[in-house]
Amino acid sequence: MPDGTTGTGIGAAVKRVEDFRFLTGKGNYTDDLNRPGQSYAYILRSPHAHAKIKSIDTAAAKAAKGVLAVFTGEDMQVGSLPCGWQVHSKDGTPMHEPGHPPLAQGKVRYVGDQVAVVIADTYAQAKDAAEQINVDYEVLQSATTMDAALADKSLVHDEIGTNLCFDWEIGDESEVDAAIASAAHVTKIDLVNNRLVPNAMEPRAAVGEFDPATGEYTLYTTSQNPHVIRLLMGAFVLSIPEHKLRVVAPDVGGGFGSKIYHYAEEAIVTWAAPKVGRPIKWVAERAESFVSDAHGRDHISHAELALDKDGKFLALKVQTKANMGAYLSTFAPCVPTYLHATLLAGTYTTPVIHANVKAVFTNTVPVDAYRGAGRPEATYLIERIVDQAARETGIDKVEIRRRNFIPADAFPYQTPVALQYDSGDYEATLASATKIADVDGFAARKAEAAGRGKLRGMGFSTYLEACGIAPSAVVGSLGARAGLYESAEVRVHPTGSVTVFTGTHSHGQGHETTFAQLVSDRLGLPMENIEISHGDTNKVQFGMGTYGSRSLAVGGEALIRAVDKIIDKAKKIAAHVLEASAEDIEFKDGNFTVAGTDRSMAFGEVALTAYVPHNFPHDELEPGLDEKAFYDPANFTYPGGCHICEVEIDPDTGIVEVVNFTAVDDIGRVINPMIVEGQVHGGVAQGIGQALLEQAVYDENGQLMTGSFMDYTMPRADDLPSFNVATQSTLCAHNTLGVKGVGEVGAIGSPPAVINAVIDALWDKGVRDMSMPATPEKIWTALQAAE
Ligand code: MCN
Repeated sequence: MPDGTTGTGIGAAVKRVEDFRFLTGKGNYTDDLNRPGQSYAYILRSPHAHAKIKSIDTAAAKAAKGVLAVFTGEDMQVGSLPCGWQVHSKDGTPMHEPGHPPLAQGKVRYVGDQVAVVIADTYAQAKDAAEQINVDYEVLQSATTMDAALADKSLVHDEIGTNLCFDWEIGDESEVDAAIASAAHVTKIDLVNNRLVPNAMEPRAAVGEFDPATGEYTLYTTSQNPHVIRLLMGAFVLSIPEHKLRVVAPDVGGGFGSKIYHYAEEAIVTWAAPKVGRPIKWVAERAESFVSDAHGRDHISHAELALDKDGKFLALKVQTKANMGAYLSTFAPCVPTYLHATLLAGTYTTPVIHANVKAVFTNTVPVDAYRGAGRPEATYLIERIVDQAARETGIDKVEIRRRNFIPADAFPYQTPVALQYDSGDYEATLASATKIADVDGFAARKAEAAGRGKLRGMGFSTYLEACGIAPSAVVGSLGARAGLYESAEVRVHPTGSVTVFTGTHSHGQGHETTFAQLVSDRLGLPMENIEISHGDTNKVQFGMGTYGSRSLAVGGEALIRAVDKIIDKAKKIAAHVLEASAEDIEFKDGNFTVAGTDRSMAFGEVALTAYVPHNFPHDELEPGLDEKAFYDPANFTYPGGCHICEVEIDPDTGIVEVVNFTAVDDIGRVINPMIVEGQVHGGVAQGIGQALLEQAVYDENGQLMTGSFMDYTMPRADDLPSFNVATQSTLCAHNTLGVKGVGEVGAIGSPPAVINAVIDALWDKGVRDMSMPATPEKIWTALQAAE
C-alpha cells in the first residue's frame, strides 16, 4: 500500500523522476560528453570471418590529415579481455579459454573483429584514414555453424586444438534414462533458439582520458556495471590499479544485457589516451553494433519428456549445443549452463532431469546474455515440450500443466537441478490469466475468425525464472569469478535531504524512482528530498551492477539495510536530545517520538544535530549521518507466472497477428506498479520479437546477412496488441521487502506462448511444428507442405 505520509512509498505508481530529463532531451549520454581536446577513434574491423593477418601497412593512414596515431595488435600488447565465469566439463577439465586480445593478433575470428584503431582530430578523418590501412589477409575456411565447428575441420583457436569449449552436464543421466525406458509415453522435440541481436536504442560508446598530473585514467562508457568494468579492465587488461582508474557510466540508453560485458573498445580508448595525450571518443555506428555487440541465445536442443499413463512428468532429458561465437564474452559460459539447465524443472515436479550442454566456438560474434539469458531458452524448451506432450497424450494443455505444477504448499521446493524455489503459486497465476484472457470464450472467437478466413490459436506458457542474481557462495561454487552482492550508501545531509549511492545501474529500469520510493517509504521523506546516484566509481563505494533482474532484490535490499542503520543511529541521537533511552524512541512518519509522550524531533532536526553536534552523544556516537550496507542474499528470487497469447493467421499470406496477450506475473511485492507494467510490456515486446520477427543469420562464409534494420526485423508498435498485464504475487521468503525481479519476465515467459499459439492455429491444417521466428514465409510454406 502507498505510504500514508508521503503517498510515494512502496506500492505507489509514482511517475518516473528521470523522465523529465530524458523526454526533454537533457539526458547525458556518453556521446554527449565532449572532453577538452578530445580526439576521435575509428576501429577498423575484419571483413572476413576467419583469416590470417599476414601484414598490416599503416603508413598511409598515419600520414593522413588529422591523424594522431594508428595502432594494431602488435602495438597493443596488453592482457586478454577476461571471462568472468569458469565452467568445467563433465570429465572435470576446465573449459577452454583462449586469449582475447583487444586488437587482433595474427588472426581475425569473426566479421567485426577489431584489427586496428585510427585516432584523429575528427571522426571523419579517422574513418577516412582507416580506408588507407592495407591489411594483407589470408582467408581461411570458417566454422560458422555449430555442427561445422564441432567437426573441427577449421579451428577458431588453433592453440586449443578443438572448437568444443566445454562439455558440461547436470543431473544423473542413468536415472533419467531408466525413467524414460519405463515410461508410458515419451515426447521428443528438436528446437532451435534463434540468435538475436540486442539492439539497445543507444549504440555503445566510450571516452578514454588520462591525467598526467595525477596519473589517473577515466573511462566514460555505456555500461550496466562500471565497477565490474573497472575491475576487469584495470586488473586483467591494462594493469591499472583501481585508485587510478575511474569508470563512469552516465545515462545509458538501454542495454538488455549487451552492455554488461567488458568490450575491446573500452580498453583501446583508455590505453591509447596517454599515448596521444588527448581524450579519445569512440561511438559505434549502428552497423558496427550488429557485428560487435555480443549476440544472444543461439541454442540447438533435443529434449525428451517421459510421462506416466496419467500425464505426470517422470523425467526430462536435454541435450543442448550453445554457440559461444569466436571468443568467450564476459559471462558467456554461465548462460547455457547455470542460467539454463538449472531452470529445467520450470514450474513442474519432474523428479529427475539430466542436461548436457556442449559449448562451441564458431567464427561469429561472441554470444552472451541477452534479456532473460538462459532462462528464455529453458522456458521455451519446457513449455514447447509440455504442449507437445499434451497433444500427443490427448490431455488438455492446461490440465497437463495443472497435474504437474509444484503445489503452492510445497515451498521451499528443492528441484533436481540444484535450485531451491522459495515461494510461488502457479495455480493462482494460471487461474488469474485464464480469467483475464477469457479462455472460455476462445472457441467462439476461433469460430468467428474462421468465418473471416483466419486461423485463430491460443498458446500458454506457465513459466518460472530464477533472478536477483546473487548468493556469492553459490555462484562462486558454480564458477563465477566474482561475488554477486550489492551495496548502498545513504548520505543524509545536514538539512535532512538524502543522497543514495547505489552499486546498481539504471539504464531504463527506473531506479531513480523506485529506489527513492523505498527511502521515501522508510524515512517518510518527500521524493524531491531524495536523490539516487549511480554509475560513477569515484562516487559509489562499490557495486556489481544491473543484470539478472537483481537491482531491486539485491540492491534495493542493501539500500533498506543502510536506511535501517540510519534510523538506528538517528534514534540514538534523538534519545540523547529528548533525554530518553533509545529503546523508547519510535520512528514514524518522519518523526522520532518518545513512546507515549508528545516529545518528538523531526528527521531534519536529527540530521542537523548529527552535523552540528552541539548537543550530541559524543561518548557513544560519531557525528554525521551516513551509512553503508553490503547485502549478499541467501538465494535467488523466483518469479513465475502465466502468459497466454492469442493469434490470428492469414493462411493466404502466413502473416501472424498477435490479437491478445495476457501476462500474469508473480514478482513478489510490487514497489511501483507503473514501472513494473512498463518492464513487462518491454519484455513481452522483445519476446514477441524473438518469436515472430528477429533472427541473426550468417551465410556459410560467416557474413552476417542481417546486419542492419533493413534485414533484421525489430518489433514495432503496430506488431503488438495492447497487453493485459497483472500481478498475482507470493512474497519472496528471504528478503525483507518480499520482492522478486521483474526486468526479464516478459522476455522469458512470452516466446513459447506465442509459438504454442501459432501451432494451435495451424494444427487443424496439419502443421505440427514451427520454429522461431515464425515468419510469414515459414508459415505459408508449412501450410503449403501440409496441404
Ligand atoms: N520493480 C518493482 N517491483 C518489483 C520488482 C521490480 O517496482 N517487485 C522495479 C524495480 O525497482 C526497478 C524495475 O522494476 O525499477 C526493474 O527491477 P528488477 O527486476 O530488479 O531489474 P533490474 O533493475 O535489475 O534491471 C535488469 C533487467 C534486465 S536483466 C534487463 S536485460 C533489462 C531490464 O531489466 N534491460 C532493460 N529492463 C530493461 N528496461 C529498459 N528500459 N532497458 C533495458 O536495457
